[in-house]
Amino acid sequence: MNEKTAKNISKFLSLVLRHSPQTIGLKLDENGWADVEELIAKCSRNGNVLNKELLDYVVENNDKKRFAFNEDKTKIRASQGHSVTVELNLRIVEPLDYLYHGTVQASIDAIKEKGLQKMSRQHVHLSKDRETAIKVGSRRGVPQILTIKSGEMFRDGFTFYLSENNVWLTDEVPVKYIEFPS
Ligand code: HQG
Repeated sequence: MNEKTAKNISKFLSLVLRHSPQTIGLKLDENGWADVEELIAKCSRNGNVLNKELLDYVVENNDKKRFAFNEDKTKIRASQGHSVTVELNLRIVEPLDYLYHGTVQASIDAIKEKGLQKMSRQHVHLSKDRETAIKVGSRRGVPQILTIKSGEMFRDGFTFYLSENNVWLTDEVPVKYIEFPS
């Protein structure tokens, strides 16, 4: 398949499976699952041609493994990144001493004041390596990489989750656990 087609499908799936299922009249269940047949029918009805084969390809080959099927492949959901409220039953995992977050200069003052907040999503997103954080920050401009003292946070009682596709998630990061770039 053409990579551009795959990317467009991934973007559209991110929209309807994370943020705005109502755009195509889709319903997600409380765990974020959409019925595959319904998704295909409603995407196609809205001019986004989708079929089982395209969906399989995108789930399998997506660069960040953003989407996952249930066991019998009748349902699909995003593995993280939602703004709609869903219960993903995320795995609670003890993090290593440091995790990373990519942001931009324009957000630094507010973060210095309030810490990292989930903003419109359900969690604050962190990564185990700086490279990923650089990519995340680069979506908005020149990346600024924050180092998060996740080991210390964990010992202080903060909960960390690891999504199906290995994104580290937490509810907030207070300022005292953040090392800012100099
Ligand atoms: C910033 C993509 C002001 C935060 C990525 C970020 C990621 C604050 C923005 C995933 C703040 C929120 C998530 C505060 C945080 N004041 N700004 N107190 N606290 N911010 O998109 O982490 O490709 O919701 O630094 O790769 O950028 O879509 O979060 O700049 O994994 O799968 O507010 O989205 O994944 O932005 O990105 P976002 P994010 P996908």
